[in-house]
Amino acid sequence: MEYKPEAIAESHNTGLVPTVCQLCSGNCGLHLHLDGGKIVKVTGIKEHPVNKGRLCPKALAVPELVYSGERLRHPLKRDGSSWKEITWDEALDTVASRLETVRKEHGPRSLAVTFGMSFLTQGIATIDLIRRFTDVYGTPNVFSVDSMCYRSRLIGYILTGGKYYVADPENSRCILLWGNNPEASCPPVAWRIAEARKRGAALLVIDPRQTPLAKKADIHLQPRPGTDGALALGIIHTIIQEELFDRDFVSRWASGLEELKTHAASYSPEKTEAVTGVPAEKVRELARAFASKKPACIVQGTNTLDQQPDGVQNSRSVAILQALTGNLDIPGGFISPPRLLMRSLRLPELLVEPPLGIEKFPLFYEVMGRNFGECQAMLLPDTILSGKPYPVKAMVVTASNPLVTWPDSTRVRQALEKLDFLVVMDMFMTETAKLAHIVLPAASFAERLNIVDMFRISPGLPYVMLRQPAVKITDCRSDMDFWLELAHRMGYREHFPWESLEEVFDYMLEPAELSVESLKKHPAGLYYGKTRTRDYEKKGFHTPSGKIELYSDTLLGMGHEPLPLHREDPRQAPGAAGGGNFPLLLTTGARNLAYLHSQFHAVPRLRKLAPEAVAEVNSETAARFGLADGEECLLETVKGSIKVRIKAGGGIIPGVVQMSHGWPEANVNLLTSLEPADPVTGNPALKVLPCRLRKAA
Ligand SMILES: Nc1nc2c(c(=O)[nH]1)N[C@H]1C(S)=C(S)[C@@H](COP(=O)(O)OP(=O)(O)OC[C@H]3O[C@@H](n4cnc5c(=O)[nH]c(N)nc54)[C@H](O)[C@@H]3O)O[C@H]1N2
Ligand SMILES: Nc1nc2c(c(=O)[nH]1)N[C@H]1C(S)=C(S)[C@@H](COP(=O)(O)OP(=O)(O)OC[C@H]3O[C@@H](n4cnc5c(=O)[nH]c(N)nc54)[C@H](O)[C@@H]3O)O[C@H]1N2
Ligand code: SF4
Ligand SMILES: [Mo]
Repeated sequence: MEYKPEAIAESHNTGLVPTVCQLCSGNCGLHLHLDGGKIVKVTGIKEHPVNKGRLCPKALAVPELVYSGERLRHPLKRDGSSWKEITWDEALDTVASRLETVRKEHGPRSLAVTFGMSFLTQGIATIDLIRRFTDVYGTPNVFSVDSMCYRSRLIGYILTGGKYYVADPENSRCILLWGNNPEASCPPVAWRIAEARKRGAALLVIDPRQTPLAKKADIHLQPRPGTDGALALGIIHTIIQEELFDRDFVSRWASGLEELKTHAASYSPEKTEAVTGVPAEKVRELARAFASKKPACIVQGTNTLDQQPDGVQNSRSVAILQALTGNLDIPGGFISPPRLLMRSLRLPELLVEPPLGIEKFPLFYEVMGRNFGECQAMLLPDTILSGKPYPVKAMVVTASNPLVTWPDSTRVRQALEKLDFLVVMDMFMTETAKLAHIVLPAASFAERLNIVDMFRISPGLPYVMLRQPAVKITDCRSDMDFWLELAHRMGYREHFPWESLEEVFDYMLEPAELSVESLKKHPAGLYYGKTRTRDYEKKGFHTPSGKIELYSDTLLGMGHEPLPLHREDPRQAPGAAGGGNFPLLLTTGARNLAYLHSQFHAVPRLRKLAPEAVAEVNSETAARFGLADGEECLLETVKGSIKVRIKAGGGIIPGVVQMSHGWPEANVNLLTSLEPADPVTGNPALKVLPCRLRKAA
């Protein structure tokens, strides 16, 4: 759609600046309204295909966020127990010389670089530029939140269907929300579901909590957290036993049906009920409903099924269900939008040493020829603390707050405190930044140029748009500016010949026959391609067999289960409930619409929407522990204890506690563990932890 806004801000003083929101993974198109050089208002771009003019409350808070009095405005250097303001020149020279020293004294691998979810929403260009820097420096030790976010899903889908798929609820007749509450975590998906519902689509939900969407659903199953693997097998069992699968599609395009049949035969809904707590009849009902309407899609939580000991296998089950019902690679089922053909900035050939942990979790690093170029972050804190297998002495944290968002905050703190040199680039003095030697003030998304490709997260569109800078705040810089300038100061100009970010973007965009200038002519963005479906008819699936691999020889060959399996942890078995030291199950991290992880808690407009951290429990469970709604209690696991207010009622199943992460004053990650839980990828088990509740003294 051609878009001609009447009043694009000519001088960036007054008028509208089009940009892409970065306050969650939704990628909504925004107009920042400028008056006298200040952002005074935010509206949604009507012509933008992701949000079609709509917004969520976070975007309305952009002015408060950008002009917050709490913003870091200058680089800071630790001076004993206080901070000294320094210039960018001094900051860059200090970082360059300290990183050079670390490299000389301990080797290049002793530098770790980590980035957060905000970096992922900033897009490929930023991540690629950092990775080019680490390639030239010589460290393979790059980490991101993907270690605990959706990497296991990615790998599960690729192992099964050869590609990364996204659900297409917009065109679906049956939507299964599995551990996902998009009204909080991705409103653009919720808007699409609402529209599909109006057209008569069925809605099925699998969630231990009764979310508002679950309340309105046709079927709602409430499994015990962490038992999704068993539930999936019960559903697969029913679909196969009752011959509800798409026989033509499966016989032509899938391998391993016989093995799956035999395997699933022993997972009757009755057996499933014993593990998950979901009545057998409801398992059958959901299986029949899902298999009977086409197209159908499973919109799985972005990390819910990943943050379990069965991380990869859970997503294999999801992909298998799409395949069994003939819903893979069709509109309204799973689709695979193309990504923008951008030139990669990576120079991996310069790396001579293997990344940390590759021998433990090889598939986390590379699967079927796809190299992710990142290490499993759960291994980093112990490596820093033990110095084994080699010392990691310096770290740059950029757009992340690992002290609050990574599991086991106590251990993460110990590790960060042990570093010789820690640099944190952020917009605010976060808990992590407080531990740094150098803190760098980052520009917010409203202050910088970037390219955003929207293929990646559901709704998954082959659409690209510039994130345009609207304002400048004192000394704040874009992250890419920092890394480009640091590369120059370290003498890497040969590999970083660019003088400006525009030049970097133009270099990357060349294969797509685009440039910053040409993208400016499409201020609301443009489609760069079409999502093709039924691609397999021409080329087969991108797996070793060319078919969908219900049975995975790749997994078997690497010593893993070739078929999805649920591994019961004895501490979490139903028999354990009511007894033992930790009789309840804790699931963490259900999203709150007002916040993004540890962000925005200090924005008054947003804080009003969710004023404090709460532990959600069923009224019966609260009563069992002598606790009333609104009362303060101690929530405890083997790792520690935090004080938090109880929110009783609201339809969560008995025996379960849900608490969101990101609250420094009630940090649930003091209770979680870095221990890699999934045998394939090492993702942690943040959705399933034995816990208990006590009255606060
Ligand atoms: N507002 C906001 N939006 C965000 C984020 C944010 O912090 N705030 N974070 C972004 C990021 S990085 C991510 S990864 C995504 C996360 O997105 P999702 O992982 O999809 O998170 P939610 O949408 O909150 O859905 C999680 C649901 O799973 C349920 N659940 C908990 N444990 C289990 C379980 O064991 N099994 C099942 N079946 N369900 C369970 C919870 O009750 C909750 O309703 O959100 C993104 N969007
Ligand atoms: N217990 C538990 N823990 C979890 C999860 C869970 O479900 N349960 N979910 C996990 C998941 S899925 C994820 S993705 C992670 C997220 O983990 P993080 O990405 O570490 O989370 P944030 O709190 O959003 O931290 C981002 C930081 O970047 C800063 N920032 C924002 N924009 C920019 C920018 O453009 N440049 C720079 N330099 N800084 C910027 C923000 O101020 C903020 O401090 O949390 C994980 N932690
Ligand atoms: S849904 Fe996400 S991307 Fe859209 S306006 Fe809200 S925070 Fe921004
Ligand atoms: Mo995430």
